[in-house]
Amino acid sequence: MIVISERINGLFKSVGKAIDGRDANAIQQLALDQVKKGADILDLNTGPGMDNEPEVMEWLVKTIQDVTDVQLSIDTPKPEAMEAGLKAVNKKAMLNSTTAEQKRMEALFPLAKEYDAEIVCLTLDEKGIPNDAMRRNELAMLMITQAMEYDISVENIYLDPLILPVGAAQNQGPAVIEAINMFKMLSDPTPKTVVGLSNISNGAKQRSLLNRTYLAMLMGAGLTAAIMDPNDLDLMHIAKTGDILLNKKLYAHDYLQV
Ligand code: THG
Repeated sequence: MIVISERINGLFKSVGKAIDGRDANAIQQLALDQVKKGADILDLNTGPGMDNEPEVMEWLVKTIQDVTDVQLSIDTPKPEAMEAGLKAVNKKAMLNSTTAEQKRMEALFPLAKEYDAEIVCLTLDEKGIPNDAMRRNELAMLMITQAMEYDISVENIYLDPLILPVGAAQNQGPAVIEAINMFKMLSDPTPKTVVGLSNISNGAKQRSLLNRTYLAMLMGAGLTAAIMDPNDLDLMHIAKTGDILLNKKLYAHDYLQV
């Protein structure tokens, strides 16, 4: 299970404050803490309503790269901020994200190719998020096909079926799991998959329990990576235990300690 930390996001008050004050030390401590807690990739999101997003994204990348060589995911809907982030990244980056909208694919696939970056493909088009697995699968197929036209290899693609809050769209819980199962048939090697796990519990009371239970279910369906909160130790333990039960990591009695 690839753990992508969701915590470097201007949406969180303390992070928004650190970004506004260009407090490099605070951002660096946060990044190091997430890595120590087991994050494999850090998702960088400047937060909503940032007017100088390209400059902020570049600053975030450079600030974090000064203290760790962990992989970075540039999370923005704005192609200019995406490019500023990609330019600043030293190693392989993750581009989060494109959708199946023609305009977005035309702007983002060339960037992924130019920087040899991984790219998250959200199953969403001009009509919004589909409400069944079949249509999500069609959009996934469309994005893989389009990416191939830009000579992007399927190894660089992460399909995201888009999790919606259980309190707002309860029937989408199983639809996302079914989509993860369907995506496996789209190519050989099978395309990788990713989700924004915490979306499931947005606005809910039992956030950790919902996140934990859903992660275990998604891992069972074959999920490759999750954007999630490494501060939730119980959740991190489920990610580790899932890897053991799926025979991806070697079992030892004290596997939680290593
Ligand atoms: N797919 C992909 N990328 C994504 C998402 C996705 N990026 C953004 C998001 N979804 C994943 N990241 C978060 C980050 C924070 C929260 C949820 C998902 C979150 N935040 C608190 C909340 O909304 O209650 C904010 C708390 C606060 O304001 O302090 O839950 O689906 N590819």
